[in-house]
This record gives sequence, C-alpha cells and structure tokens, in this order.
Amino acid sequence: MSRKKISLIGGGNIGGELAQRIMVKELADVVLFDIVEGLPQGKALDLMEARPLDNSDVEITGTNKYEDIHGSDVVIVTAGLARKPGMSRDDLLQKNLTIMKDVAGNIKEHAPKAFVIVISNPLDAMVYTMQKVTGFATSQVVGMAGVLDSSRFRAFVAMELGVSVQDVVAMVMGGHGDDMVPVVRLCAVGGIPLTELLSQEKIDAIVKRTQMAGGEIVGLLKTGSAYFSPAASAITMAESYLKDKKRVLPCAAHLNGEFGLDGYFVGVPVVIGAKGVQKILEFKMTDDEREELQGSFNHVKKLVDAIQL
Ligand code: TXD
Repeated sequence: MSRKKISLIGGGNIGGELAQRIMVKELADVVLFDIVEGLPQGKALDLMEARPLDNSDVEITGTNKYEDIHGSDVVIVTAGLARKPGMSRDDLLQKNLTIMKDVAGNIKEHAPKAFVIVISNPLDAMVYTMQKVTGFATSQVVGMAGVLDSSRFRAFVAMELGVSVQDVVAMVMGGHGDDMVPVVRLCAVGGIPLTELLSQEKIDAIVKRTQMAGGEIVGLLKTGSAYFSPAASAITMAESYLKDKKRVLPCAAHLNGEFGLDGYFVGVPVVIGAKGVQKILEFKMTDDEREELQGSFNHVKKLVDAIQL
C-alpha cells in the first residue's frame, strides 16, 4: 500500500513545522510548495537529511511547481502574509484574499480530490474563499482555528491548576478573532467542571488570554505569528482524516442552519473522518453562549460580505 500524500501550500514558518511533524510521525509523503525559489527545496532537503535520526522513510519534496501536488490526499494551506505587531487578522484580508484565490484555483486544477485544510488568516474568510473558488463540497474544505484556540485554553487552565494538559478538555467556537467563544460550561478537568475549580475572575482571565493569545505571541516575536501550535493543530486534523479517526474537533466548517447560523464558515464541533467533515455536532447553548456565538458569526459575515469573489 503506497503512502498517503500531503501537500503544503506555503513553506514558511508553519509550513516548515508541518513538514517536520509529518516526517517525524511518518504520516505521509510531503510536497512543500512555495513561490519563493529555493525556500521549499532547502527545507525539504534539510528534512530529508533529518529522517535517519527520526527513523522516518517518508519522501519530502520542495517545489515551486503546482503540478507536483497532483494526487494529494490532503492539502494544507498557509500561503499568505502573517501579522506584525499592531495588526489585526482582518488587516491581512485584501492581500491574502488575492493569494487564496490563486492557491484555490491551482488546488482545483491539480488536486481536486484532496481534503483541504486552510490555515491562512483571516481564517474564516480564507476558508470561505477556498470553498467558493474551488467549488469543492463543503465536507472537503475546513479551516484550522478552533483546535488551536482550544489548545491554548486547555494549556492556560492546566498551567493555572498545575494539572496535566491531558486531563483538560475545552471547546472554543466561533470566528478566529478576539471575539472567539470559549464555551466555559463545556470545559472540564478530569471530568470536573472548570467552574467548580476556579473562581469566575480567574476563568474570565483565561478566556481573555485565550482570545488575545495570537496577538500576545505576535507582540513577543515581532517578526511574525505563532507556528508551533498552529502546525500541531492542523496535523491533528489531517491525522483524523487520513486515519479515519472521527475525532470531535472545533473547526471552521460550513454552516447550513446549525446553531441557527447559515452560509458561512465558523468554528463549531465537527467529526473529521475519511469523508472529511462528516458532521457538525450541534448542542443546546445557553442564551449567553448563543449571543456570543451570534456576535462572532456576525463579525465573520461582515468580513466575508466585503469580499468580492
Ligand atoms: O489559527 C490560525 N489559523 C492562524 C493562522 C495561526 C497562526 C498563523 N495564521 C496565519 O497562517 C498567518 O496569519 C498567515 O496568514 C499564515 C501563515 O503563517 P506563517 O507564519 O507560516 O507565515 P510565513 O512564515 O510568512 O509563510 C507564508 C508563506 C511564505 O513562505 C510565502 O512565500 C508563501 O506563504 N506565499 C505563498 N505560497 C504560495 N502561493 C502564494 N501565492 C504565496 N504567497 C506567499
């Protein structure tokens, strides 16, 4: 049985980290694509030379030619500009929209059967663009944000309580912006509701830090945004697809009336298996939760409605 194939469109900070993680896990062969001459080829060769140390026999190829992504099972898209200090994710819209249209057209032509995971910001608008321009089924296109945001929430809870991250579950929904919706009611530590373990003040502080976590890292790095955690998040999604794990993960998925929302991509709990986004797990929200989700959805809708596709 031949190995699966993952193509990475964008060989920058996240792209390189994605390629390394795939290599170490021997998840699939990798094609690393970028428009910069030499960048993907250099990173691919470097990773090929690391394989003996990780006992990994996957093939990693760097390329500037879209033809090389032919036959991909998964395509992960990080092409685009990243934030600099003082920028919002929305500030990237116009430049990354142009890039995303180009990328989507090439994926449609060269990898029409691939499961597409979009990472580029502003995420909810970019994944919407990907699906509209490719015309792929909505089950075949998904955005990575909620897995990252939920991981950040879980990490902050574990740090505060001094417990293993393994025993903290959390769900962050909505758009990938400062108005994302950590659903505190669903957070549990070893099955114990978070609200029984931390004061409301500490919970509010963790919610806020989660919502601003991307900007916190941009402010520290000054030259770009987070890349270790976004890469880990997207690999979790890709693995669930390739191994048909049917993980329940918060992802930017196309809504068709779920949670009373329709026609756009925002973060909701989905099942990812061999058929892609196989279903959206809807649940009864409190009035406050619904109001927060509606607010975050409205922000995404406003941003997307400004796009001329
Ligand atoms: O949770 C999330 N979804 C976010 C997403 C988490 C962190 C970062 N987020 C966004 O991912 C970030 O705001 C950016 O929009 C993307 C990629 O972030 P990264 O840190 O990897 O950016 P880099 O290092 O600048 O890499 C982008 C690469 C770079 O090598 C460019 O040459 C390439 O994209 N690029 C292109 N590749 C293909 N095709 C085109 N047109 C193109 N234009 C630039």
